[in-house]
Amino acid sequence: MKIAILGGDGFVGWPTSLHLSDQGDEVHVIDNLSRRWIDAELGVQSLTPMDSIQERTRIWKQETGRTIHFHLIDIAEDYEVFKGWLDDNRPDAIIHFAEQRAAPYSMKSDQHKNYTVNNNVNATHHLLNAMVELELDAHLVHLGTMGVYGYSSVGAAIPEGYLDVEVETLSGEKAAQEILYPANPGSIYHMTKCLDQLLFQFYAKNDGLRITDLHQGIVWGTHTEQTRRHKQLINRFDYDGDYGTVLNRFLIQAAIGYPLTVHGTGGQTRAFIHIQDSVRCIELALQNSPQRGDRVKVFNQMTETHRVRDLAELISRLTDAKVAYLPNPRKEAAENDLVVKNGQFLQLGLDPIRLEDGLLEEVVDVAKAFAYRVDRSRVPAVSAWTREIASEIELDPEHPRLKSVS
Ligand code: NAD
Ligand code: USQ
Repeated sequence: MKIAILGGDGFVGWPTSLHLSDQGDEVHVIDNLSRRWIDAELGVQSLTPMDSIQERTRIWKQETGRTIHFHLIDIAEDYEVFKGWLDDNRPDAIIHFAEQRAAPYSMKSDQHKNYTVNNNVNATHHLLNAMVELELDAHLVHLGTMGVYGYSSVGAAIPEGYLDVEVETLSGEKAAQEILYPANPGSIYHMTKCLDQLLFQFYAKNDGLRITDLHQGIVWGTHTEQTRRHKQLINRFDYDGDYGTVLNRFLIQAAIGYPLTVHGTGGQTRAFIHIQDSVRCIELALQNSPQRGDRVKVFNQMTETHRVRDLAELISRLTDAKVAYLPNPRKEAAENDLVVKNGQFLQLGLDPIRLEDGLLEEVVDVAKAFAYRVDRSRVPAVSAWTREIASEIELDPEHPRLKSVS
């Protein structure tokens, strides 16, 4: 298959590109390298030393003889260039990772909110619009998020995208309906993923586009089978307060002797998936395309749920790290329960990697190996969800200021 991987230089996109290339697919990475520019803006770098995309693809070719093509295109800004590329290359499938994906970064300032909405919504809409205009019948696989469902307790399992409801008709009878699960975003970033969902619904209904939306949980880990093959194929690993996700952050904090930064009571329960399973799920989704005219296919791409403070305690037991309970910079429920249906991927053969499989220790080893690259001043999460939260954090005498934990 000829596959375009939009955002193929990123944390999930790079191992996916390697995995599919390894299987013999013709892989084209399209990326504007904005993630690398954001590192420069924030003054941070990946924990792991990451080569340029050109160097990465050169090493891959040297190791395997396979070519991964790279195209520097901003799909949100350069619509005509992107459309021209799609027209010239007409891929069989398109995997769409190319969005600004950090909730704290999206909440940093009004400029960051604008950037995230403009970038993400335009990226997705440009893609859909161009596919229709070019009559390109490619299977579009989008990386969405579990966060579209929201993180408050609902007392029921989260279905895979759609909810069966009963409505009372005008004649007073009950009628069954299936609706998209109500969107309940917790950040500007998550909101853009909710907007994406509506764009997908429209284009599948109106133009018959074949779309799969993967509602992914928090990805943890670093290595996949292919990134291990050469040290210069290593994946990126974010640990900073904006881009580092909770489990990977706790692992690096443990490795550098920094107290684990639990927000609030740590009562938030979240969905998780290992990076190796993430690339496997994408492969399974590609093999199971909807037909033209089908509704958008939604999978919950997660394998287990954990409460944040339980994760901190687990890592603390493994590594003797201290746990710091900090004022929460986010506006989120203090506690939530989360039960998620993920039967579709399990039925297709996914055999999940779990935290208890010993991989946590392995990631601690990665974190220890590169601990010398960590800038401790970039560890605190300082992006507050509202002005009120920002000033509460600054003024609260009971808590250390976020910046002063060390
Ligand atoms: P990432 O930031 O590492 O990668 C995204 C890539 O897209 C980057 O290389 C970036 O340069 C590129 N990009 C962004 N805007 C672009 C544009 N306008 N044109 C071209 N390229 C552009 O993010 P990631 O962690 O690899 O996540 C990939 C996708 O998966 C995202 O859409 C994210 O929302 C989703 N997701 C990630 C996680 C996670 O835990 N990392 C969890 C759930 C969902
Ligand atoms: N948290 C801490 N301490 C930290 C960092 C985070 O307690 O040092 C808490 C947060 O308050 C939150 C939870 O951990 O309750 C998760 O935060 P996160 O940064 O790991 O995850 P999130 O902001 O939700 O975003 C990440 C990815 C995003 C993806 C999402 C999947 O950055 O791209 O969409 O996970 S999900 O969470 O399922 O919506």
